[in-house]
Amino acid sequence: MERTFVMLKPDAVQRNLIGEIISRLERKGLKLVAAKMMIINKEVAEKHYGEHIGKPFYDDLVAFITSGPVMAMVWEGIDAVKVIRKMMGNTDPLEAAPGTIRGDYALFTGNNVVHGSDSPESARREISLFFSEKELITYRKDLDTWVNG
Ligand code: D4T
Repeated sequence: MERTFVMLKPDAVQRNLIGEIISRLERKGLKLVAAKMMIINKEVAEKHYGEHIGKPFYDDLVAFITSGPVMAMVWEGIDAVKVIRKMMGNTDPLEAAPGTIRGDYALFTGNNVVHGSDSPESARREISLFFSEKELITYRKDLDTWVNG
């Protein structure tokens, strides 16, 4: 089973969208294996967004992600990385299809509500940046057979 890292960004927390987004992921059949509210410091933000250093939006990106509480989570399921990227929609909310999280709840790229790992490798790196091994809960749900075949 694949795991991926999801972060509800400061705009999602401020706009009371935590429950809505978690509900969507739960209803899809994904399993929540770790979650915590946190305020990210600059050092962690710079590690998380390291691939964007030097880009014109980088300073705004770090300022935004450290501007208030975020909800960091790990979700598990078949092809969890790809499934959640699809459910999030395009990075630019204008290009994100209606029915996706960004398509439904965001208006511009700077504040696009949610982050999800873009590959299994990124997922492993991001999960270990935000969570210790002990914080990742392995458990069974009776629904698993219905959801995962
Ligand atoms: P994240 O990483 O937040 O899940 O977004 P994506 O994976 O969908 O997109 P990304 O890595 O290309 O961008 C990271 C982050 O930077 C912001 N951003 C991006 C921005 O403010 N202006 C831009 O032009 C781009 C490309 C939004 C997401």
